Amino acid sequence: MRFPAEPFKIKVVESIKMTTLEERVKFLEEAGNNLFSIPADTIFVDLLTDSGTSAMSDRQWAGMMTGDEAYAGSRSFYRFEETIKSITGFKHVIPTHQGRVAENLLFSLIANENTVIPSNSHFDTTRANIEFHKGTALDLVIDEAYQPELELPFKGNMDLKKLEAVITQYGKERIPVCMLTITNNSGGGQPVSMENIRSVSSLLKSVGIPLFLDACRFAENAYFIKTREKGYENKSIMEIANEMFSYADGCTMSAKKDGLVNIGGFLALNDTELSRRITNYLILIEGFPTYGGLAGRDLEAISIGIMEALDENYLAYRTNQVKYLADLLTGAGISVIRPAGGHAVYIDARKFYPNIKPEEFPGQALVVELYKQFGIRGVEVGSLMFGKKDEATGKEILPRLDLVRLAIPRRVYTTMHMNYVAEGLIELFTHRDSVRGLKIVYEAPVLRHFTARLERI
Ligand code: P70
Repeated sequence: MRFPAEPFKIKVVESIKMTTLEERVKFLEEAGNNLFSIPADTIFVDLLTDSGTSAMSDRQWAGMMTGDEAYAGSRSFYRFEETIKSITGFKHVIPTHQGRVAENLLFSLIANENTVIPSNSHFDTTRANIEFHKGTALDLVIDEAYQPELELPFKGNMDLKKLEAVITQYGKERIPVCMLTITNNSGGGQPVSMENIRSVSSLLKSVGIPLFLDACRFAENAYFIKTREKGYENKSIMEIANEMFSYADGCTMSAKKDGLVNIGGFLALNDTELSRRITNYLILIEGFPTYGGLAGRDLEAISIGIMEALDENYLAYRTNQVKYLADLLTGAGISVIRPAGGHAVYIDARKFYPNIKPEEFPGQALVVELYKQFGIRGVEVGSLMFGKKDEATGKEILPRLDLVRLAIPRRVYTTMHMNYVAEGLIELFTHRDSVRGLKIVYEAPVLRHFTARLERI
């Protein structure tokens, strides 16, 4: 299939600086080879995250001017509420300033040391919010999700047998909610099929456990259902989204992804009593229920952006831009998670640098080279992010995979930028034997990847 051209014209531009190799070497030295400590305006193509990095449309910017900043009863809230209800059908809509606050609100009220919360794969902040309240977060994605190069249309699906076993083992009393992350970010941005959402929902209904969607990338998921699942090819994205949400009892949402905004989120649900308790807590930590930590103009931007994200031409361009980059890399012999996810390309760094041992951080070595040589920023999702030092032996306990994620911001970079990224990676791949691994010289006791300092071995 040909790559669909960008379905927009560019009205405002932001220039990006080109730095020299010498400058980037100096920045890396100062940052201890940690890309989280590099000044962002020294980066040419920034693929650290697709979260909060979207370009807003002219209509969204116009909407910002009409935002109603009333503390209570803002017109912008009523529009926001109506928009979210038209997509999700949930009775109560609670605005938050980003996704993890929706998670915090929900799990503060329902998680404790006895609770077990299954998901296909919990995102880090979801897991952290559950574990902060001493609950247990379980990942029950299908086994095929762990085979990076296996091509399957819905590698984000929940394994129903595993879910059944968990319900039998712990009992429904200990499971206040089950989650489904759509698309499955931790598993490579892979979608969940409608058939799977329906089956998970009906299994949960039969025992009385509510289902909540982590809906950050619901529009990309809906587009994959339309293009990959039988019976949905003639349905609109809105109809597909409506059906997806109809099987759930609520959702958490970071609008920084498929809301096409730079900040915002919400929690939406049907349970009136729970919604009341959450709203009371919202007033304590976030704000009054008709703004919840956002300005009226932010609510306007979400109302407009989330509808734009349902546009099929936009979604075709969006998902194909990610696929385009993945295909260029695959064509050059670079191993990436297949099929391409909805928002990011994930490179298998152990295969990219087979001469670098996993305990010497092949993913981080790749991220460092990519910035040093080409000014491109990706993020390591592997031994540095998830590995731990064994207290007793001093050895590294390693995760299953070392990946480098290239997350594509929405409507920000052109196809030429994708070519530039691919050419850079292919050149690094050609000279892969000359690169050595890294060792940690400073690490914090938790979440070490944000602040660690590393040196070349
Ligand atoms: C990302 C960002 C955020 C996220 C998510 C899912 C499925 C909830 C949230 C939290 C986080 C990130 C990672 C690395 C570098 C920068 C940022 N995902 N659920 O890029 O939402 O951030 O609004 O609190 O993916 O994947 P929020």
